[in-house]
Amino acid sequence: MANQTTRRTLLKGGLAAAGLGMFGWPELALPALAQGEELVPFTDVPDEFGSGALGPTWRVLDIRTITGPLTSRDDFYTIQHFDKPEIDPGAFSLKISGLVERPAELSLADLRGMGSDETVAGFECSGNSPRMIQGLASNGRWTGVRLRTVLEHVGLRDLAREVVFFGADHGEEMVDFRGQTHAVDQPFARSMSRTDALGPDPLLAYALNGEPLTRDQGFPLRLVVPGWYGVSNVKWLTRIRAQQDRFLGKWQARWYRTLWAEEIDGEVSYHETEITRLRVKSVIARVTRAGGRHTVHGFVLHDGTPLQSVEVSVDGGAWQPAALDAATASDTYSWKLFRYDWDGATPGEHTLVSRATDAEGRVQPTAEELEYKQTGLENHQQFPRTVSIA
Ligand SMILES: Nc1nc2c(c(=O)[nH]1)N[C@H]1C(S)=C(S)[C@@H](COP(=O)(O)O)O[C@H]1N2
Ligand SMILES: [Mo]
Repeated sequence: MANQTTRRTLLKGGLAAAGLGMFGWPELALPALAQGEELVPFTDVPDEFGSGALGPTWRVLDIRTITGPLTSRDDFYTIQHFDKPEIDPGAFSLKISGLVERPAELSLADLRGMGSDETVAGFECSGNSPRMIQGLASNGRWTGVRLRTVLEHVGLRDLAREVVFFGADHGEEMVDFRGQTHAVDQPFARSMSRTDALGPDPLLAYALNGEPLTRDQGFPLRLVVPGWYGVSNVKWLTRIRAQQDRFLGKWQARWYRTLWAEEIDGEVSYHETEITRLRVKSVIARVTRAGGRHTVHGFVLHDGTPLQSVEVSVDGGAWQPAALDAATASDTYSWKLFRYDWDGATPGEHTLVSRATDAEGRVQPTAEELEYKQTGLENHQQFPRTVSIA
């Protein structure tokens, strides 16, 4: 572990020294991993990677450093739309209002007293993509109180159909309405249906990997919805409201949505959906060489539906089964690590790609198959990588 940290620090130092900033990707600074094991460099890192498309307060995970199930809290990717509020934990309260029998203001101590459940959950930003080398993804062990416990404590009234979650962060939004624009100050907010909110999994989390959340991760409290895209996991959570109407806020209904095209009887029609459950996706994260043996490592993100297979294809050849890592296989919502023993790798350039299939028969699509999707979010296409074998 200490070695790993040192190597990572070296890697970061190397990035800074090379003048590439925090999202650079120099092939020179490849970290060695275990005794006698080395990384095989990828040759397909796009030029625009690290161009500053991400602001200075966002963090991308260098997926080549994934060597175990959990992402450390200092490496965990981080994204938000506004600033990162600094919340005094002593003064903090979670206000629960709207269509509830017993409105409440709960302190951190109250919440901790209501439960300390744990769930390992991995998620990605729905904007994650090949351009980001898929680094807007991480996996953590979250501790907190089940949302259901808290909602039962306040008692959802029968009329309540939707539960809305508000962060302490906010900003101005321009809302268009029939040619007129209204400027409104809005907190970051997301919603879930009553049924989803009362499900067994959502967690009001106060710890990541056994330590308090950092400010980046939403200290002191965030919602974690296992199996859903990152956007669902409202950070700096300070308010919950139960209501009868659908919630149409920007981050639920407008900014985060996908426009799909589908062909029915020769006619193309379009439909828009919200960003909710993760679409099954595998990513090749690194290739290592030890002695003459090459191994392909990667992860799978999914909505908790059991996986049927993860496969790897080399240079367009037949799909070969990869093995799931036992340390992640048993946690429903964890990302699943996989490895593929690549026998007979020959010197030169090679293309590797993986695909995951779940037990419902949903197959990770190729980029071509995803072309009918008109918008960029939920990009779960297969992710080909090229490596050069010396
Ligand atoms: N309060 C608040 N929560 C938020 C956001 C935000 O802007 N404000 N961004 C969301 C998005 S888009 C993502 S992908 C995840 C990122 O969580 P992380 O920074 O812990 O990885 O937080 C979600 N929760
Ligand atoms: Mo996101």
